[in-house]
Amino acid sequence: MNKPVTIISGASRGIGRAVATRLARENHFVLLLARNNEEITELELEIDSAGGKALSFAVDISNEKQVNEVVEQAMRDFGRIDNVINNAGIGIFKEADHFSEDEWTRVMDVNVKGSFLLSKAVLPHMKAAGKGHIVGIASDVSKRTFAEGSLYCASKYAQHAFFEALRREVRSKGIKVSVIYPGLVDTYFHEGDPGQPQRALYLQPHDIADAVSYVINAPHHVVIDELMLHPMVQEW
Ligand code: NJP
Repeated sequence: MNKPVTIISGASRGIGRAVATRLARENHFVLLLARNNEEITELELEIDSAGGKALSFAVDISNEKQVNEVVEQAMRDFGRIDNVINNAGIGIFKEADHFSEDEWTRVMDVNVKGSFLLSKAVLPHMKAAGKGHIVGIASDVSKRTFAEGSLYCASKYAQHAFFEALRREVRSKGIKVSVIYPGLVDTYFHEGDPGQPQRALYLQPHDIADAVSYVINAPHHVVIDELMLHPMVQEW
């Protein structure tokens, strides 16, 4: 089986879904991770009926046992994992003293621990293979802050720091780590459904899918460390 094997977290909606369909069109065998089983099963069928190859897994990215089971099954079925797109993420926005401890833990667990757990699970296999590509979908607020964004910004700064340090650890082992920092993207991340007129000029999920494709299709001798993109209407 020569298709690249690519795991995508948060594949059921928004950016992850666009990345999954894009990479499936580029001949990747895509492994789709999200909690909502119905949505990822539907996406698996959609990709398969368009001639692609997909397998869906209902997992909570912050649950180590569930994440490890996916990676173990992928290794049993395919014998390797070529790319991992750490995309699953959530945001809660309010004044710092209004967050509950549970909200703090939930955002950190998905955005930071999730990236750690999935990377931890695939790294031994990538190290053994002497190659692999780990991509993080972070945020432009991995590098700036805003009021009522204390928790989300803290999680995205941490996620960014994790991948930056990881890149230094694994580059000599043939493993690439790239981080993408999007500005505003019209997805379910924001209040209400995508497609509302006031968000028409935001980035679209397919713009981030294009960026992921660019990053992972870089020639063997090139690693794209970072890629930041914004809609023209967003000041940075
Ligand atoms: O969000 P959305 P985006 N375990 O809500 C999944 C970053 N970003 O596509 O589990 C596993 O449409 C969820 O599936 P489900 C952002 O921080 C965005 O915009 O079934 N999966 C769904 O598939 C995030 O890292 C913007 O609910 C979990 C997906 O995550 C990434 O982009 C700007 C999960 C979320 O889809 C994708 O977000 C920016 C869990 N515990 C960065 N919890 C933006 N949209 O403007 C959630 O700078 N998911």
